Amino acid sequence: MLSAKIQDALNKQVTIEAESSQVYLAMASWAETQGFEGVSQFMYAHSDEERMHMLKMVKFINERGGHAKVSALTAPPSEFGSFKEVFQTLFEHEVFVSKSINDLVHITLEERDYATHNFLQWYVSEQIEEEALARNILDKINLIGDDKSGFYLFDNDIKQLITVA
Ligand code: OFO
Repeated sequence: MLSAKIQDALNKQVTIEAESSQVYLAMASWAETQGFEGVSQFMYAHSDEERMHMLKMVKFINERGGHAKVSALTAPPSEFGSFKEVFQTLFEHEVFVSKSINDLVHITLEERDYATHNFLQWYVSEQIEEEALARNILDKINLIGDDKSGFYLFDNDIKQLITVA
């Protein structure tokens, strides 16, 4: 059984995962309008992944006798100045999500809720991967600089980084 405090904290994370999905969906749509097919496919897939993270948490809350709530979401930006800005935002967003997961893990220890603590370990590992991937992509973008043909190749290469986890 979940304590009210844990249920509340998990529900806040449900909102964050849903908002993450919206952020990446907005990036996918923007990239698509700019004609960058690879980046847009990558972002659509990433958006789906975040929805999956959200659903996994919704199901856990309900399975543990709580009630997962569906809340209003903050609208993400729909315009981006550059790819560098897109991937910088993605990286910063993932760092923010990692911090939020860490805070959540901390609350489970305070509340001695070891089942939820155990459940959250999946998210802890996932965040290590997502931050590493975002950092790796940013490094590549920084290497490309303003080189247009570099961007063309990058747009093609990024398709290989599409994973659904
Ligand atoms: Fe990319 O973050 Fe979900 O957990």
